[in-house]
Amino acid sequence: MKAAVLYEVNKPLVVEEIDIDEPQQGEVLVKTVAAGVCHSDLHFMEGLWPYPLPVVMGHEAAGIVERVGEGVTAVQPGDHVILSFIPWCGACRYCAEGRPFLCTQGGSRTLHLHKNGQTIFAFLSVSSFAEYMVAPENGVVKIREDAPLDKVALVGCGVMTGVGAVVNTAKVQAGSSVAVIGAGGVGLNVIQGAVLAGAAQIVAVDIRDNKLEMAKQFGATHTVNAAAGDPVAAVQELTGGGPDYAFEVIGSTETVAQAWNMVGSGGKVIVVGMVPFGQKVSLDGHALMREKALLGCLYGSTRPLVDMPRIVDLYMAGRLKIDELVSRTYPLERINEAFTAMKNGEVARSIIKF
Ligand code: PAD
Ligand code: ZN
Repeated sequence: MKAAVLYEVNKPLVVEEIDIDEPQQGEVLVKTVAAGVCHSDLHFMEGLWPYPLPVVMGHEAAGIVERVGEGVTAVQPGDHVILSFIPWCGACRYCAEGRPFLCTQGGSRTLHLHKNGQTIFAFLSVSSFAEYMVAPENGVVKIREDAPLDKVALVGCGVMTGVGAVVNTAKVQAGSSVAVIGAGGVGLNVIQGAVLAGAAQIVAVDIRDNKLEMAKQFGATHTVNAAAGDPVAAVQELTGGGPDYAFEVIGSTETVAQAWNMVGSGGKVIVVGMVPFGQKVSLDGHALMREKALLGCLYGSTRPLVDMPRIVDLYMAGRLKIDELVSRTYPLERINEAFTAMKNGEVARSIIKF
């Protein structure tokens, strides 16, 4: 099958023929229909987060089950599925607590991708920049068949993470005020999640006017261009002393500190962005006496089997925008252009369509 392989950090992906094994016990083979291009892939491709190489990246995808391994009962060939980049084991402490996004036991232990006898690593049990994916059955979520797979692929990461950060992680209260720093593929979903949750004021912060325009389309009530002045002062001014919640959706220590300084007394900071591995975040400790809270966020605290079908239903009912997130569609051969477009801030999301 054709796949885009990362051999070296900071080098283009190589689109080539590789081999994929048949699904083993408890696994499924999924024909990839569409894969989103997320900034998390880029963090790994730039070496800001470590990962074994070579690897087929991609973790936001939807497809159709082609074949199932022995003992699989959750899905059958022909089912439409969204992949979860965190498979769940169903038995560990976190799964038992209803927090499967913290499970570390659910992934496959075998490697399925090869080229000329060399192993190619899988990325987070997904590896969606390829024509087929092998995933554990506890890493695929069956969804309704009338949902367009080339759109709901984005539920696999960006939409789920953004909406989940609001609804599950922060539990934003109706009538509250929210700031969202970074209005990219994930940040726009934080914005529309805040609309769903009933936030009264939603301030989008970005350094690009095109992103701030999109933010308004997704429900931001106010926008702040951080390139034009101090975003902390601007957001505090707009929210009468600081928002109840500030979401950092970029992954930089500087903007985490901005979020911390921005929220008012009792405010919550939710860090969705992936701060580069090994970097320390520095915060003013005195603000803890104002009962500020700092929360990390993994995958929008998703419970995939519950949340993903719900998000698809909200989209199908016209209450979440996904079509508008897809700025561009590329064939796999042009995947490197999709990453350049993201780096240049040209797109909300790009989709690789198979
Ligand atoms: P993106 O590139 O689509 O969006 C990033 C946005 O930030 C762009 O609109 C930029 O213009 C804007 N930006 C950059 N610098 C600044 C700045 N200094 N001030 C204001 N705005 C700025 O990325 P994305 O939305 O795909 O991903 C965003 C982050 O979320 C990234 O770190 C990614 O790895 C992380 C992520 N985390 C999870 C999770 O589970 N926690 C899941 C998915 C993505
Ligand atoms: Zn992602």
